[in-house]
Amino acid sequence: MKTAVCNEIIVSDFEPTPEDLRAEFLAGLSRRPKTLPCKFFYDQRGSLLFDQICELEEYYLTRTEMKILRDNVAEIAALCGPNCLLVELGSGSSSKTRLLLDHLETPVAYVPIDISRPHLLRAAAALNGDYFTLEILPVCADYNQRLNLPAPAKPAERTVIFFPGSTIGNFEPWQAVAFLRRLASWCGPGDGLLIGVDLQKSSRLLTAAYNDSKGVTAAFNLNLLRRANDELGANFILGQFRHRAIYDAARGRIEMHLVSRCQQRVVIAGKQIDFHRGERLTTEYSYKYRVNGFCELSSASGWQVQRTWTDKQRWFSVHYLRR
Ligand code: AVJ
Repeated sequence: MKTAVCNEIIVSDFEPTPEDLRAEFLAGLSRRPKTLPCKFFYDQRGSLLFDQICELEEYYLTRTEMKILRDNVAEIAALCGPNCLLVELGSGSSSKTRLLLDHLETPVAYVPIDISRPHLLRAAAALNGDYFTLEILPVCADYNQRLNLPAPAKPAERTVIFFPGSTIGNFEPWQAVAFLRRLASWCGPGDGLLIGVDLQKSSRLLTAAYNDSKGVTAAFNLNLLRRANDELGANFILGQFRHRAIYDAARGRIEMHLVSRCQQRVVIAGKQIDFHRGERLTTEYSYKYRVNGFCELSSASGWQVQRTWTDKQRWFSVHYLRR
């Protein structure tokens, strides 16, 4: 691991290398159906597009989760307790975190973990300016990879992992179990996991959230191909692929695809990849849970559900789990 100092903030750097990107793109494209890993959405441009998605009328997730957090922040802060170490997975621009930091009792340190280095650094620098007694220890990493958490200068009474946005839904349920178990292994008894989980609802609302009328989600999806062109010397013609998101109600998941508009051959990292007309490239799954289903999954993964909050319409849920 490298460390770098940026505006007096020490960054732990496990940023994926161009070689990681190449290997994962080629592995995904040799699968049937072809897939690309959704974590690669989040380069600088993709992270900005994601922030725009969060502002969309159709994308109810962010504002609904934020309202649940806001309405229950006193209780959440009490569960976290004084002097906690707050670790956030996929921290992005850390906008939900500010609410927590404003209500936690003397948090010891904040460890934002994100795959997009520029986005992470910008957010860490902004927080540093606003919370000057808080130690900020950013980690640039794909959190699926093995990584060591930086140790805060002051010892913490409890570690609380914050995993908002329903990003847990990007895993298949069996992978989610493995991932939650892995998070449990980062923690000691009594540590916490504050996690946001999107809920099953009408197919109409769900598909609208992933097919917005301004086309921001389409641009976000196509950004993967632009990245392949810029970083792997691929020659995708973006106009020859179409964004599509469908809800599979039986599996409770949104699937995002890029559909080839014609028969075509693409060269990526020196390899030829053929697409037939109508062929889909799967770029993301976003699983939607039932409250009970998610609680069972958590219990099977080394966590005890302490508290579950939802909004009035039961569109989204936030859970405080205890190790
Ligand atoms: C933040 C990864 C959970 O699945 O809803 C938004 C990403 N994809 N629009 C989600 C996303 C398309 C988002 N996550």
